Amino acid sequence: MAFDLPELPYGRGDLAPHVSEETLNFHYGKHHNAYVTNLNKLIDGTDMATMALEDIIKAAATDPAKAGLFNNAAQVWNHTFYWHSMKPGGGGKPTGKIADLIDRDFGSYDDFATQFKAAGGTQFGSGWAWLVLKDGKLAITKTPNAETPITEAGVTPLLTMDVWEHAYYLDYQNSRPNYMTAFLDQLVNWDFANQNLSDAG
Ligand code: MN3
Repeated sequence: MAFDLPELPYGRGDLAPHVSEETLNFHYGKHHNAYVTNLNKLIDGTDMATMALEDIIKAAATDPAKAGLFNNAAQVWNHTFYWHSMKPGGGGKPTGKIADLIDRDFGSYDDFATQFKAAGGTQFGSGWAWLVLKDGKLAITKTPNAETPITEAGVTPLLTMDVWEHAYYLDYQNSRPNYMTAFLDQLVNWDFANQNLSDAG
């Protein structure tokens, strides 16, 4: 049983002009697809071939000999989560339970936005900024390369923002800050965060 490249929850051109169709052709069509292809090659014929993606990631995370497998499996998961963290016509202030928790745990939406962009901006090189639920409270974290909060006990990811250069270079060149502003103001999918909160119980 091999993994398939998950379908995007919108068309490749639907996030434009904030994230262009050209970026999704590379980022989804080439990068994400390559992680799926590499993962399938690495698990083929092994006892991981029948495991769920999350279980592969957790098992590989603790085994230095499986670093390549971890990187590809985690990048498959992280990218699928990232595509759902955006939507056409998204962005701006949240509503619903996530809005209440942001005010409770960060003071205000503006304080949240400042801290979230700081996490993305200070992730040196490649990685991810995350909004997570940890011990019943919202928290902002960042991870390098393929690392993912799903390997941490008691942590539920709610949203993520890819800050690898391949996420923004075609649209924003070297300006990660302009990409992060567009992510929060034009793209972020608060419905997805509310759904993840609700699933966390
Ligand atoms: Mn990426």
